[in-house]
Amino acid sequence: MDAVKTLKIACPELKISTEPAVLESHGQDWTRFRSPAPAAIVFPESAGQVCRLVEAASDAGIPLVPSGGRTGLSGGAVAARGEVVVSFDRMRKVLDFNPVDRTVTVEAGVVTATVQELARQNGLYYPVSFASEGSSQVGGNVATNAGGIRVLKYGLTRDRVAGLKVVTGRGELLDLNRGLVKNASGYDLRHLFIASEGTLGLIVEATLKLVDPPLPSKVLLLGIDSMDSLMNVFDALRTSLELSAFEFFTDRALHHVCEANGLASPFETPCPLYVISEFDCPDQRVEEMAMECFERCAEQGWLLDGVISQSDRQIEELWRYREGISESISHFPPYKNDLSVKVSDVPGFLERMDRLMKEICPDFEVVWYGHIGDGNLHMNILKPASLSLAEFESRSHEISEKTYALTEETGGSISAEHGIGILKQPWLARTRSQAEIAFMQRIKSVFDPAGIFNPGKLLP
Ligand code: 2HG
Ligand code: ZN
Repeated sequence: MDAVKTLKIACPELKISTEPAVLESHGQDWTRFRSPAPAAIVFPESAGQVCRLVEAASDAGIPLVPSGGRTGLSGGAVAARGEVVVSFDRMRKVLDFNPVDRTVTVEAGVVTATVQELARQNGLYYPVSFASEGSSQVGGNVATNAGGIRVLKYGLTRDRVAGLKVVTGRGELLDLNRGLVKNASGYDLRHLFIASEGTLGLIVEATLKLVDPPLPSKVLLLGIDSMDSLMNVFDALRTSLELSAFEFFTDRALHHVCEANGLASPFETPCPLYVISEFDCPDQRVEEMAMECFERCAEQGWLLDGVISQSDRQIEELWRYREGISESISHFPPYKNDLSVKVSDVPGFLERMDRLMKEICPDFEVVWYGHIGDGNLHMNILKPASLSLAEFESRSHEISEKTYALTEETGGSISAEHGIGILKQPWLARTRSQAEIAFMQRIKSVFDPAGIFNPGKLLP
């Protein structure tokens, strides 16, 4: 019997679509390089429906691909091999807001920005923030342990999860940690599901911790000549100020974001590197400290130019230089690398990467930007118009071999926040030992004995 019939019999009320346009839109994420080819898209409306559909899929061996806002960049939500996509678009209920616990409990399909807004309306703050927050969903954030621009101060999605409800490969519903602050009762299975990329089970509900609203802030945009100067500036700023973001981008990134958005360059002098940093600035005294710090950095010769925001509107305007980069280069399309090294290794790693790129792909434009305060570097290689997508992917794979070898040598990770998905899967062993991978596979078989969840993603 085919997958659609099996699921219809097991769960007659389940919404199932095989419309070509829906298969196309819901069979992929923001990743290029793979064509969607799902058998069907299902839209459960409750945890109970998810349990029933998983039980039937498990009995019949139907592969399932969980899908949230489809903003992923590693192909974790791509269904290219006849899988059934489980979309959480119809599970968008906010189930609870608890002012005493300062938590919000939502279904997996609730959009990140909705959680931020809910927190704001209640005088609190949800600090996970990134460019795709207007469409990414909570389930996907948890499944990939989404990061973004505020990790420096507030941590990753993992640090916000107080509880999770998940459906395992046997169709059981597990209620993990139940919103507790303290729970010393054995293995914390919640953390296994965070960053599991849909390979262990389906996340149907999450309880998220909120924090105090942020203090008024200011933003510095700085032009810098070298990585050593950038690291000195980072050290100086974080010693004097409470930073909530410290991001960088190169002149190439600035060129693309300006061109795509009709923005003027922020400074007259072109600079090789730019930093955007936000800091808490509750009063005049802190602003003066920031200015003093800025002047000290300039005297040391670490800064080529700089500006400090004068209003909330200007904060938004300055952030556009960083937040618009990814979209501004998306049409090439780029081959994405999301590298992570220890902050102390950043300058040495970047220098070696720069040399490597000049040696192995001088014909490609390489655009760097990212969350440098976390040691997270986004390296985007742009496809030249003269190459087909297939030719470009195969050249990019050769580059990845060398890039990831260097990342491994530096003790870094081939994915900081985008996940392994399908695109980075062949290189998992560059970042995890064989022993670790074997444990991961055994853990997967415990939760997903029939191997139906996101096959081919993350694990071999
Ligand atoms: C960002 O930090 C996102 O802007 C996207 O994580 C990164 O486009 C990228 O490579
Ligand atoms: Zn990022």
